Amino acid sequence: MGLMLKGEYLVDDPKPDTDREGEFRRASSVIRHWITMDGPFPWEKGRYHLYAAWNCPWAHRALLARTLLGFEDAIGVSYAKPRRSDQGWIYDKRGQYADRALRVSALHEVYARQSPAYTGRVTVPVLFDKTTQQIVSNESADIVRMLGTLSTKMDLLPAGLAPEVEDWNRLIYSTVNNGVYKAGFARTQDAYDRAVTALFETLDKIEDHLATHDWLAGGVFTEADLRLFPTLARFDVAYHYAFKCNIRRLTDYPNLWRYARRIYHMPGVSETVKFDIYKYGYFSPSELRNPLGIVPKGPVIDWSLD
Ligand SMILES: N[C@@H](CCC(=O)N[C@@H](CS)C(=O)NCC(=O)O)C(=O)O
Repeated sequence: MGLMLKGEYLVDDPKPDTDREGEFRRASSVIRHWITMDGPFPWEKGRYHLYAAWNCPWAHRALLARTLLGFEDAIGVSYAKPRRSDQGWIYDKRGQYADRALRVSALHEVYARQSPAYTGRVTVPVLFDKTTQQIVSNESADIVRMLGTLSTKMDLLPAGLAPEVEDWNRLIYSTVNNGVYKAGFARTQDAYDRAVTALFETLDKIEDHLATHDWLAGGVFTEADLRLFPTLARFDVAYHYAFKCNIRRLTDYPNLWRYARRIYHMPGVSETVKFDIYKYGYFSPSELRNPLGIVPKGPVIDWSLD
């Protein structure tokens, strides 16, 4: 599920997503153009469209950047249905999961427009150029950085902080953002043990850091905080149980939990968070993890606390 070979969507994806040690390997994004002021993808209000899914944490990065950097009126969004089908990410004809930009019924149709010979995974987020009918980027890290360069509202990468932000980004990507997937998709006990140990080592380290700092880098909200938040928002409702990331909960870490709520209460952020959809998506039927697709009722978590 989710792979295109020379423009053809493969319902049976032949590519294993784990290596020989049973560790999950995320494929690299392959479409990595850039919006600039002077083209080939010039900045224009209303020209670009974001393909997202509420439950995807990588799409969540792009949604956060769109909101916090002030692009809600300039960049439209289509939200895929939270449970993928054998066609991958799909859309309804109308309603909240309709694609009003291109009216496609599956995301692979957007990739096919980009290039009839596209080979690679069909993932969200996608930043699409309606004028050239090309995908600008399917890499969330680039989309966040790119929108940052175009925004006058907030600076997610203040001068002088880039090395510190990059250090956090690297650690958090491999042990936390992707770390929860390494735990949840591990095919061996060793691979799972390694992933969970590294994940909680990093969370413990961040908990210590937040005892004396408000934010990860330089005393201001940066890209590193933006990139950590989607994993924290999904942690207790999804990863703790569905991916067996259960040494501690987010709510067991006083500093991290306070920090996560501080981000949640930033203007516009709570509108990008959908706890019920996270549960529905992460507890999709899966032969390996949840054969019957039953969604748990709990946990009950109060994010409204300041
Ligand atoms: N490197 C990508 C990863 C995106 C990604 O893996 N998205 C997942 C959803 S959370 C997806 O669409 N997976 C579909 C697939 O791999 O078939 C990014 O950060 O933008």
